[in-house]
Amino acid sequence: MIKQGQVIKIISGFFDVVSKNKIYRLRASGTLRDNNLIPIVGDYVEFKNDLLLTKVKERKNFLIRPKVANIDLVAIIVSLSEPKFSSLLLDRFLAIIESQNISTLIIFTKSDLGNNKPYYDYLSQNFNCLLINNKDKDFDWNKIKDNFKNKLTVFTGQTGVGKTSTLNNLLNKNEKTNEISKSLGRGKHTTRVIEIFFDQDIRIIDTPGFSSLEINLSKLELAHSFFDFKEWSKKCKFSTCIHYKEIDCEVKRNYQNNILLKSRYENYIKMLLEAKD
Ligand SMILES: Nc1nc2c(ncn2[C@@H]2O[C@H](COP(=O)(O)OP(=O)(O)O)[C@@H](O)[C@H]2O)c(=O)[nH]1
Ligand SMILES: [Mg+2]
Ligand SMILES: [Zn+2]
Repeated sequence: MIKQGQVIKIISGFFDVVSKNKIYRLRASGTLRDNNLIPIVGDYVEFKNDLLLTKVKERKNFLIRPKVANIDLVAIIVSLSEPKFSSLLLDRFLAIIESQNISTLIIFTKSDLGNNKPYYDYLSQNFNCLLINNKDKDFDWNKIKDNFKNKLTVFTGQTGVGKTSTLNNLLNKNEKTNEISKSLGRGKHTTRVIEIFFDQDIRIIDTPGFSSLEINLSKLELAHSFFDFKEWSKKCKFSTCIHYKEIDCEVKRNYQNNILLKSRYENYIKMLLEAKD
């Protein structure tokens, strides 16, 4: 009998597939392997005899690092303190994800430790934002959970910002977290295998943290990946405006008039100077 499911984990050549709340450990068929159609985490697949994975369905989208498919939402986790909040790092994450047309949610963690201004800054710019405290036993997780229902969400962000802690709180799990090493000011990487964790209708992929991100976009692609510039750029004099040295630029006007977050424009220019022509 043919069944359908989603790949939640890959370990030493086996594919764990969830189908109707049951997990099956499968092998890829010879045909799939011969044609280099090896499934990745997030793939919707068909399998037979509870044993053999026979078909990978068309992907809605996929990311290369981490290698995952069919993502509905990328949650960028940033901490307000420990590690220190960096708007440049956040704007890099946003550009990379929005350039692939995937919805984003920014989760600001450690509201108990830091100055919460960055959260209100991004909220004022109409980003989807959450402010959370993983240490607060009385925190209302039920309200937060609505953001993740019936979605495959990828957690990304620097090591030590609280990705695993947030996942544990959302899914009632007990995955190992990173204790911050005070001397280095950053945690060790403990998350290794890419895996979908789930509880009822919430599916989340935790990813290893990484601390730098290269932008592989052209200057125009970068300009287009700043979603908040999109409406404004219609009022720029040139349709190819990259909001830098051009005259009569609405984005720059909004920057000068404090409608656009100062740091966001300045980070954009930093990335623009790194991007290809
Ligand atoms: N004070 C405080 N500490 C937090 C919060 N969230 C996570 N942590 C701590 O930050 C450290 C790193 O958390 P972890 O979830 O492993 O981060 P990850 O590397 O992004 O997965 C751990 O010591 C957590 O207990 C928070 O909201 N407030
Ligand atoms: Mg972690
Ligand atoms: Zn412009």
